[in-house]
Amino acid sequence: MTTSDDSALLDALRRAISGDLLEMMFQPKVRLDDGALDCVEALLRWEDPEHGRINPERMVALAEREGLIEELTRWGLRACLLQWRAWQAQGIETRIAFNISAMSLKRLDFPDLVEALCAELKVPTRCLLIELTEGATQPLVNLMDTLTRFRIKGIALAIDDFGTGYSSLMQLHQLPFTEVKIDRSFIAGLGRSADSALIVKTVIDLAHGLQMSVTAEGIEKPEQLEILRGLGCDLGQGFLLSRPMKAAELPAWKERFESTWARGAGQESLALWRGVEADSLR
Ligand code: G
Ligand code: MN
Repeated sequence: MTTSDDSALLDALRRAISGDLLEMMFQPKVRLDDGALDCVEALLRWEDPEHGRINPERMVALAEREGLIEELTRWGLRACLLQWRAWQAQGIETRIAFNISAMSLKRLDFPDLVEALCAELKVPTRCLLIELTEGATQPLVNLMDTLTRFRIKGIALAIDDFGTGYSSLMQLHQLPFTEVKIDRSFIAGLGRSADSALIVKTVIDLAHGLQMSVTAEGIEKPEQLEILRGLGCDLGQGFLLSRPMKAAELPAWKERFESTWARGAGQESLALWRGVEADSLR
């Protein structure tokens, strides 16, 4: 249902897309073995002069309902690929992660469009990671063909917010994902609940068994980081490592982060994990 509130917002969104008033923020994912920057996730932000800051979920839901999602996705992807190139020119090696709702993947030719944009902007497809969250109306299993097309083109695919909503083990098994992102609700329990540690460990082991790499999202505390390192989690993301930032801030963050890590972040990971493991076996 469209309320009058929504229709004013919709006009504002149309203006924002055509006038380049949307902004991308970027949040790093780092390798937990050596602290190296692996990837930067693009997060869409929209601050409207009249309506203030709009929650991205609300914006995407509105765009999906009103047929603007393709335009929004194309705007965002182009912005990300251009940014990747700018970082590359500054000597920053990274991949870029872009969120796509299951809804915008209904078009079977969408992977072609993404590939064409990568070619036009000279970004190797292996530097792009697409993150997908399952929507209630569009189960990911229906998207097998589209997802396979991305993989054929060398584009990596992550299943986001794993463990919540409708995401299921079946999807890990049947769909061609290359990465799993464990939902932050499980990470929040690390160090507090033996159950959380057991669930996280199980997801990591399962994903590795299926040849997928694992990202923990929502890392906020050093002890969570230590436990994840002990569990062999591949990548980490969260406020502890970095908040989402403007593109221009990435080089300085990277330098600071790498020198902090080199000074010995996460030395006691195994000792800590042993404590948790002992707890979970009680
Ligand atoms: O599920 P996804 O990775 O797409 O979610 C991205 C959102 O999560 C962003 O809005 C970002 O600001 C938020 N976020 C990123 N890191 C953290 C964190 O450590 N804690 C919390 N609570 N939110 C985070
Ligand atoms: Mn995401």
